[in-house]
Amino acid sequence: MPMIRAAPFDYDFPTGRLALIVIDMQRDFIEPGGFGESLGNDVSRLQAIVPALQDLMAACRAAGVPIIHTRECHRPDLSDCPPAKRDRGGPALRIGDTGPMGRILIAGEPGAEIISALAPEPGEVVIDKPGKGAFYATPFADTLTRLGVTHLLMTGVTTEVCVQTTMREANDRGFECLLVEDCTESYFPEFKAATLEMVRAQGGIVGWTAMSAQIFETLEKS
Ligand code: TIU
Repeated sequence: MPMIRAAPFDYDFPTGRLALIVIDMQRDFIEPGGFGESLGNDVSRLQAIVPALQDLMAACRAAGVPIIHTRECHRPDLSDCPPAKRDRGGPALRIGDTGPMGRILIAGEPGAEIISALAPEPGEVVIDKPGKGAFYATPFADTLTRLGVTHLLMTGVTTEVCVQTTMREANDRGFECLLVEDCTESYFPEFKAATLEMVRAQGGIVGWTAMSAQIFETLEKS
């Protein structure tokens, strides 16, 4: 069985059962003027992971590992956006309001698109999700079943919000999850560090962590 050197111990995965999950690498989180900035965040931090994620996506494509992308976004009529989410914190621009990249976090608007550097290729699944976790109110679970996937490489933004929520949801559903350290980022470096620690603590209570270099090593051999 192929193996990735990881923490807290090696990560074995059956050939053909691995997928790369790329969470919410959208303009709304990564570029100025979108949802992330409307919440008061410095969005420039998140750009740093793009080159490593590009390389990891290319390595997965070359190795035949499927890539599933997610986008956090809502219907134009906001029927899937609870007022609790829209109103919390009283942001200057709320979900559905018009900003420089169109309506904030609305499906089909420029801000909701995945950044061009990480654009999905034809045939790759893109899951639109109204929540932080990718399983809630989406076909994500059915997609994983259809692809025969049991092992997930977790990447994207932000580490402690949508990535960690999805990883915890997946862990409870029996998936074996590895969080790729240099392919996930947070607006808060201390939250990213804490997430990596809490995931792999207690004998991998939520899963594994590894750098992308460890994954390249394994994919090139398999
Ligand atoms: N605010 C924040 O850190 N994240 C989100 O709202 N969504 C995602 O993480 N995608």
